[in-house]
Amino acid sequence: MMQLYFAPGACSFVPHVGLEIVKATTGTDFEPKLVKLHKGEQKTPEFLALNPNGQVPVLVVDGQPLNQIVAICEYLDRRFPQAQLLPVEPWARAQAMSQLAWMNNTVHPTFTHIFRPENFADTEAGRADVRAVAKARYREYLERIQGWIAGASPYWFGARPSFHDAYAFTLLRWGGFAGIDPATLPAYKAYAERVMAAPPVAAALERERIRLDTFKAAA
Ligand SMILES: N[C@@H](CCC(=O)N[C@@H](CS)C(=O)NCC(=O)O)C(=O)O
Repeated sequence: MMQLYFAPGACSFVPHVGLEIVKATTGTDFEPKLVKLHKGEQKTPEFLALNPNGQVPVLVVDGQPLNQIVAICEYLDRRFPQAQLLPVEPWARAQAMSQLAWMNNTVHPTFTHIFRPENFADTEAGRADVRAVAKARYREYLERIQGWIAGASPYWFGARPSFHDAYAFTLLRWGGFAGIDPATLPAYKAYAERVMAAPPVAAALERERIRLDTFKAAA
């Protein structure tokens, strides 16, 4: 059985939702493996053997680890085409991978600058600066996603939820930690609420015990 190493609310939510969709559409189950990031479990020798970056997610298939969200999504889609996780038509697929890569390599690291400014500056003033610059940029990125999902009916790719919906939800939820109220992005918020109601997404939310309530929690 495949195993997914994940942490509640982390970016591992993206393959977590993908695996719930695979389960719902093909019956192939997976074993969720909780990693407590706040306890440093991602830095143990056992975990570093699975991912030398010390990060979730890791998908283990037949005892072999696969790292990086984009690669995990690509693998799940190719292995389970019946789940219809990514578009098949080459141009639509390339655009989908472009959007996924951008969320992963641009929006996501921008949030890391807000959440962990100590990784990027040594002084308090420097950290405040890093945080402020990254926060402004992060908001612009969320607005770009809001523009993309304007036509989502009801999900990013149409009738079925997929990785992109899970990533978009995660990024909006993280925005709350950055002091960005989802209510200030009303179309995005309404879309995220639709995504949360989709049964495979709801199953992953329940396992992770998360909701779109980080803004209130941080206030
Ligand atoms: N590019 C990586 C990003 C993974 C990542 O940033 N994971 C974060 C959680 S969202 C993590 O595990 N952080 C723990 C740490 O760095 O100590 C991927 O796509 O898998």
